[in-house]
Amino acid sequence: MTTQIDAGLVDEANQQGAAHLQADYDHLGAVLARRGIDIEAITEKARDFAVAVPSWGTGSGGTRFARFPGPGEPRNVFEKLEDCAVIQQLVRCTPTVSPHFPWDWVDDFSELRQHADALGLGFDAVNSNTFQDQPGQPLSYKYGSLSHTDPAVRAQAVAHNLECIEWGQVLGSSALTVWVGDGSNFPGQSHFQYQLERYLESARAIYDALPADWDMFLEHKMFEPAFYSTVIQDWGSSVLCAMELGDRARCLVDLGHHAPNVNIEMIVSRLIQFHKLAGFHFNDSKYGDDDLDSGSLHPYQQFLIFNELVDAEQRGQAGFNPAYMLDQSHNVTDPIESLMNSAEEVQRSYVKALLVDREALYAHQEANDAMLATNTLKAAFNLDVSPILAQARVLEGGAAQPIAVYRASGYRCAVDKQRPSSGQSGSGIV
Ligand code: LRH
Ligand code: MN
Ligand code: MN
Repeated sequence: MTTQIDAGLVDEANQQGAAHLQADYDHLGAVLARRGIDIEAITEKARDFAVAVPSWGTGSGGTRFARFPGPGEPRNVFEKLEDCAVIQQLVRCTPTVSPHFPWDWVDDFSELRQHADALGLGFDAVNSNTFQDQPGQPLSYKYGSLSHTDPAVRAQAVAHNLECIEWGQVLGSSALTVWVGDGSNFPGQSHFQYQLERYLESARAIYDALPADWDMFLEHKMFEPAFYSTVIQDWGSSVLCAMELGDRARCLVDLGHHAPNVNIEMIVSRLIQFHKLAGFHFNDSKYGDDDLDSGSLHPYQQFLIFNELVDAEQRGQAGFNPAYMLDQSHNVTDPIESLMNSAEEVQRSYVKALLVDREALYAHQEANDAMLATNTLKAAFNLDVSPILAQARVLEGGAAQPIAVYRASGYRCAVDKQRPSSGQSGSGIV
């Protein structure tokens, strides 16, 4: 396997920080031991944790107003994978990439898979795109795709999803994520029920074509690009459609796709309860679908979501196997740094959720002791688990301090020279 960054540099940096890390780790180990928690067992769980990187996150995103490309951005999916390999080399919890078509379309998907193999990467869910028109596309998605009034447009959108499955099969993926921007901008523009019926008929055609070992992830989003109503607007619409389609259709929760202040962790619990949680697009948001870096604004919310996930994991909830992916837009940071940091922040929430004294929590819940119940969660959240995360990375061969090593490596500067006409990478505008 080729490594993107000199392994010697990683080792050297790790050795320099080894004594301090060991001291911090030992101290945290003693704190956890007083709570009856074995730090080694938690570190093992941290080592097993994985979250997929979105291929489109490796380039600068942008807004409706402008995109400001950074130096050396990947120009194609091969280069996107090289950046993903840097991320994985340093953080060791991002072994897979979620591709987006046609942004990541190539002539030869087996060549792409070989490239990923050589970099030590695999593929997570593939994403279809019927929210934009592509050059040369016969029919427009201006008024919708899977739910369009014109059956010919619907057929085109279905066909695109079917080809995404074919490409994904070559890549070794086993899930299709379908997000449509279909909706309306004016009251009265669309008939809500007829529109959803058309969507369901199209989604059924895709669902029926899924290979035996594939799942279909339905991603909801409150608004944008449609600003009055959206076909799969909320988790209610999403779960109703998933229930209509069948067991292998489940709901994907993108953290930025809800109204402000919505209780996302409770939505997650509901979806788990009814075996309908497909997985996540992690990011953070202040106003809407901001696609800010995971955990940058609401780390406690992210922890509370993981509290539900760990609860389900520890109770051995049937059929519980969510896919974890990032979905962010990086406008003012180096995307590699943001993705590394975000992967760590998601892993941090997971590890903190593992520290919750669950038996105590259940007892406080039974006794209706709101104060001690909530403090039980806070007791886990308030601990700094950074030494566990660093230790897990080092044991996996990654960097204790990924951003410091990345900066010292000069990778961005090097690729800037090799990628002269950058700025062409996949959009983050949606
Ligand atoms: C839509 C979305 C969806 C798309 C991605 C680029 O806002 O979250 O997941 O595929 O952004
Ligand atoms: Mn998303
Ligand atoms: Mn989004």
